[in-house]
Amino acid sequence: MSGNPQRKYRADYAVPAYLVDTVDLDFDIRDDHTTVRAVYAVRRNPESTATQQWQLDGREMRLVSVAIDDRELAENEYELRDDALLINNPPEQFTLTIENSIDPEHNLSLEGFYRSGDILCSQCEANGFSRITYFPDRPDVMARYTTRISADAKRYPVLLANGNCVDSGALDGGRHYAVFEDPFDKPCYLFAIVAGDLGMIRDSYTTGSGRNVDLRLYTEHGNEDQCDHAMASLKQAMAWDEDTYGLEYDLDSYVTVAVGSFNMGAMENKGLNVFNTACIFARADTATDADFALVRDVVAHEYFHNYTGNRVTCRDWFQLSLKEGLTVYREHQFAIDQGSPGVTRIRQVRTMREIQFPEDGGPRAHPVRPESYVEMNNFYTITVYEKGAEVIHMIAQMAGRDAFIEAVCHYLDKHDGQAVTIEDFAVAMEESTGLDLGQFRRWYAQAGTPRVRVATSFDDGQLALTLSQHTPATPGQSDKVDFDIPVEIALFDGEGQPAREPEVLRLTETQQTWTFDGFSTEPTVSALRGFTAPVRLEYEQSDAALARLMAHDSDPVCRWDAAQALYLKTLVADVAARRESAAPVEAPGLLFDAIATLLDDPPQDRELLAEMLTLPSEAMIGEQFDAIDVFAIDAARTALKQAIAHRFAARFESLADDHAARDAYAFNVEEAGRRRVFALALDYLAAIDAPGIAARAASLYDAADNMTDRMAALETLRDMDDPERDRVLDDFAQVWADYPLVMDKWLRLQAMTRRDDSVERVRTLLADERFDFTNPNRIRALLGGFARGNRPGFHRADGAGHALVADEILRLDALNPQLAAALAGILAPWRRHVASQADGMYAALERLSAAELSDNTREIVDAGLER
Ligand code: 0A1
Ligand code: ZN
Repeated sequence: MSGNPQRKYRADYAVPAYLVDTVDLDFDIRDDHTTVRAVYAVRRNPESTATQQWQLDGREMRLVSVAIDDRELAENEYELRDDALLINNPPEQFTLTIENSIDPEHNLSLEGFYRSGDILCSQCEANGFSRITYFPDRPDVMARYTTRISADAKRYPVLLANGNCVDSGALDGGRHYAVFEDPFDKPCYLFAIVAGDLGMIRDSYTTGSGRNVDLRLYTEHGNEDQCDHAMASLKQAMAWDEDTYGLEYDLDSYVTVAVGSFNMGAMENKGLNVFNTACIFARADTATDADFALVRDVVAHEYFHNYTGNRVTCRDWFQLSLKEGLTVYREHQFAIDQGSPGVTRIRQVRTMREIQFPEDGGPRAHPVRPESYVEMNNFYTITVYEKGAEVIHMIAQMAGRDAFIEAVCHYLDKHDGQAVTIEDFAVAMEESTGLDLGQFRRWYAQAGTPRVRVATSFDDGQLALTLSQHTPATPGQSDKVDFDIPVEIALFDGEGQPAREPEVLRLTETQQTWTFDGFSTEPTVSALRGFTAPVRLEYEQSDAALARLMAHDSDPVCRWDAAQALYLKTLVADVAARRESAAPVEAPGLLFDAIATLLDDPPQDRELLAEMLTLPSEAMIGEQFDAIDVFAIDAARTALKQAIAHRFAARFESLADDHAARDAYAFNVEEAGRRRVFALALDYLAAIDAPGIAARAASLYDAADNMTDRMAALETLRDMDDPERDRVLDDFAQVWADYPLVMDKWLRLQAMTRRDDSVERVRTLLADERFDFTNPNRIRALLGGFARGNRPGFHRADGAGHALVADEILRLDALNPQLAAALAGILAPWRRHVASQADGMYAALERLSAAELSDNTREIVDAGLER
């Protein structure tokens, strides 16, 4: 907490005053504290004009001594602040030695050096290193690190740090030590240290040029058998990066440590990744297909950072998307290459529309390259990550795949070992591809989701297609300029056959028209194929045209999107009617015909079938309105689901029969697709309480050999008032009591249960011994599951849901401000809701604002309350 949070501006960048060439760290781990001795080889930066004091960042530690060239400094030679150590008039070149003491046992912030269960581990991005020792905690100070660790040999038999272990041995008093050298220069945010009594699985990988890489994955003992999928995924990612980009791993070992308490998914520390167990553990009986995919993709993401992030890093944190946008893009392409490309892309599109677009339309909208921040940890956002990846995706499309890959290699060669900017990346892209990205760069600078309107007219065999763009104002950016927007289109004839090859139109002005000749009848337009740009398409297509695209479009994304647009038409009209207490709007016959056609002639890819039969999420429906009414949306969505379920009950019964499990669990496209369709059929049948559905779900639960089917059964039963529901939930809690990540599924299911007393039930669970307030995964499951996954409960009319979340934010903020701020982000967009829901959110924000808050949470709350 600081009473006076400092806002930092991108425009204020200044080069570091001093450079550090080498960092020698010595960690002496004791039961009640850890002493850190740091030795730096420092020299003045010839490019800096700064004089007098040199600032090293540091907080939450006790300084023992500071020396220059082995001479201890007197108190008047430096200044010690809460958050920094300032050295007065340092020489041109010197050795700085600092000794300080830290307390990992009581560090609940999960930044710096902290304990997670039996493991001591570190998290330094973005500014955690300054909780370990005094150092210029900024990514453009890159050094070569040597790390020595000593600790009790029994309690901490495994000692790890970045790079190669060059020495180790026994010490007196039952202690031991190990020394690590990392041969690559790195910023301090990529530093990592781990100590613990750990289990391990081991494998190896031989790179294309014959380097043998030792692969090790550590976890707390007893979990080793949940790590095989992560290890296999790592090897897939290593091979993919060689095959696709020609990038080989550059160290002799690649070590991963999975810890139970982690604020994010994982961290790409050089050669020593630290992961949330939720992104490593995957065994058929404990993890769902979605978990298996998550593990695969996060493991790949961290591996890809070794080049895009580590070998070439960011100059400052405003450039975060330089590494994250590019790495998420690489992860996306990797995932697409693992099978089911259409559905994988659809999921990426859904993330943009359901999570990123709302961020871009709310109080926290910011450009992919933000201009200012108070707390950097608040900017690990869906905008920086996913929208950043979509910006790269656009460049890749404009360049073409091969030219894009060549350009990335040029960028990595040109800037190897450097800390650079998004502008440096754009220049490298232009140099290599010959593209002109002048106007395109606005994607990095301007916040908000552009709306692209499509209008057509047909006359005398000619189609005129007009695209226009408009970007709504966002906080601090009221006037928007035109983006450079690639929009891929294709044209289909009345039978749904291609009438024109797909083509990319570049909309660079406010409005442009293209004409297409030679048609006997008006063609159907398929627009924004593959989601060529992160924009909102506004195109009023007829039901008949949508049904045609839904049946025939060769692009799975547009095929799915046509189905979504058809559903949305009914849903939006129905929500509006319910808001006005008018008679509910029923779906048109054409929608049922389109579903019948889909069921008669389903796509090969069963996951695509399931996606196409899944109604737009509540978030997606909400995006269609200026003022979101959670209850009207919930009612309309339920009504449409029931209407479809009634109409096709027999078809869903037979889909469920046809797609029931036959063989033992395997994670692959074919089998995961089968399970998806099966779960979807049960979900529709549950919506109308079809005869025997509860018993069917309960017996599926009892017989299932895997977590995906078991969760499908539980989700089917979740909202039912049936003794079987409570029986299987209790059974689940007993069977999986020793598996915290599985118990998170149990917590989440209950938080999401739609009941009038869900607020009270969440309060009871908060006090349950199976809940742990210091663990982020538990909190995300229970409070995140409630606030995001149970909108009617969270927005309950008396404001009790908002109040509950505010209470917990206040409690959490003192321990883990990062996570508290993330939860506060759910309350911030109150202006997007109808008054009856906005009032409770606003009251909760006001109450937060009146309390003493961390800088993290303060920044979010202030943004929410700002006029
Ligand atoms: N760089 C990581 C994300 C990350 C960021 C901050 C953290 O601190 C709690 C942890 C992880 C990634 O992109 O995977
Ligand atoms: Zn990342």
